[in-house]
Amino acid sequence: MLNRRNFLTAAVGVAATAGLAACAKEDGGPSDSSSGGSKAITLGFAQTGSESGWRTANTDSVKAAAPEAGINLKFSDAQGKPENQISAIRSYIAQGVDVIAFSPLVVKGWDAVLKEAKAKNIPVVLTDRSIETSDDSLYVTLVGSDFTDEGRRAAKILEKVLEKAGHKGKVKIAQLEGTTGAAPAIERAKGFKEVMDAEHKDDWEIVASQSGDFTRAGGKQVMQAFLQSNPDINVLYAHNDDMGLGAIQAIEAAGKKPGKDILIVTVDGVKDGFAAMAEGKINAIIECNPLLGPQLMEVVKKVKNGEKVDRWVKTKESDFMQDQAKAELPNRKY
Ligand code: GZL
Repeated sequence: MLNRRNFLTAAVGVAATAGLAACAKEDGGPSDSSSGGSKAITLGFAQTGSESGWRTANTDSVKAAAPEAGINLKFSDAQGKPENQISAIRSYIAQGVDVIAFSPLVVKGWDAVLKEAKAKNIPVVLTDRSIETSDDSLYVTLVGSDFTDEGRRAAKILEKVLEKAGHKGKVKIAQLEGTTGAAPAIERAKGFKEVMDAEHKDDWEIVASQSGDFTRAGGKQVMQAFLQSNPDINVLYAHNDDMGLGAIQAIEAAGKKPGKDILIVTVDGVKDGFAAMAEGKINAIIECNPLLGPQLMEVVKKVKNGEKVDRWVKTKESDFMQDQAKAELPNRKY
């Protein structure tokens, strides 16, 4: 296992806004915490949707960690629409929650609603994905992965996959991008290209690249089109396992062997991805850990109590080659 500990402490301690007004519990939600009558923290969480196995595991982790931390969770699912996330955040502001957390579907378009949260002294925590903003005060911290590094790691592990396969000649890569405008899609492409440009200018070429929106259906549909227009593709880099699994269906339908005729590198590390890798259909997986719930709840408590929190807390992640799949599969927690 190429064990990499990504842990960057940006040491930008941002003291959250202290002394938040206690939130009124309109819905008569869980009563105050039993200990000493201090009010339980109410967290409003706006999730992206349920587009992939990774997302399901991420949602389960958040929902399980809140009660374990004594935090009253309000949860919404945006069904893949940024406008629904914005509405959910507005609703949490109106309800006077103590902290807001969300996984921004795309990087742009959040300043207005986050300024509304700031005006009400409600601190915001980003989980999983980052945003583009000119005002750093609009969120306290990001709890999530370094997607650019994941892209670099995907390119580096592809070098090992090509060597192991005894690949000779040009490397013609199809890239299945994540949701257009989403941080993981932008950054996983950027990191992969960094390594390509630096070390494989003459032998690697991305011959096709398009979004499959992080879904299996999207991966299958786009890969079908890729194979029609680029029959000489010999590598697939998919920004998540689900699109890779959809692409495998298209590759097999075209009479080709995934993991042999077309070498495949994906990102996430969900159980189904490892199962496909154990069958020899995926050649390597870059792990992206969705189990952020416990970390998020600890950060929420610190933010509510006005304690210093790091500007970016990263998750521990590993990378796996095909020959590790069978042994690792029983260990997968998502
Ligand atoms: C990455 C996360 C991505 C996953 C996909 O942290 O935002 O979104 O890689 C998920 O599976 O849909």
